[in-house]
Amino acid sequence: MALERTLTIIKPDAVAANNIGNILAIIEVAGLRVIAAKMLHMSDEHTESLYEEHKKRPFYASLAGYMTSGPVLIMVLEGENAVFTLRKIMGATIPKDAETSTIRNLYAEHEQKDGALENAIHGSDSIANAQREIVFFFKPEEISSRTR
Ligand code: IDP
Ligand code: MG
Repeated sequence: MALERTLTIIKPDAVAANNIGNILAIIEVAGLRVIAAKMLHMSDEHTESLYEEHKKRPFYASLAGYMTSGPVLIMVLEGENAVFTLRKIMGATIPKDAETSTIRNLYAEHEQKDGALENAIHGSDSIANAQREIVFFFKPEEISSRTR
């Protein structure tokens, strides 16, 4: 097991539904520790950088509209196998396919509107992407390693 860092974003739908606390409870119970946090309203530039791999996908415009529709809570999490652990507790990308007790199963709408797939949470999908996303959103001095 390896101590890792990953990036998570509580997306606009989950912030709007007042599910920040419910989602953080699942994250903390899984043993992940918050070591940085900021709330912001993402811009088109933030979205492009986060989702550069999806820029050419047909759903990109609706994804950008979703991610910039309201404020988000962005956090760096630290823990054993943090990247995989977070992906596991998030559940599948499509909320109705997400396993019971996962964040997307519990806190995302299963009946989706046209366009964006609103699914409550983002989590980095690899150690390399986690590193890239953390550096994009946080300065080193905004990250507080746990001392106890
Ligand atoms: P992930 O968030 O589980 O890593 P990705 O495939 O990286 O899933 O997609 C990024 C985000 O783009 C998803 O979380 C979702 O909000 C949105 N998305 C993915 N696929 C679709 C789609 O087919 N239609 C609309 N939105 C999508
Ligand atoms: Mg992804």
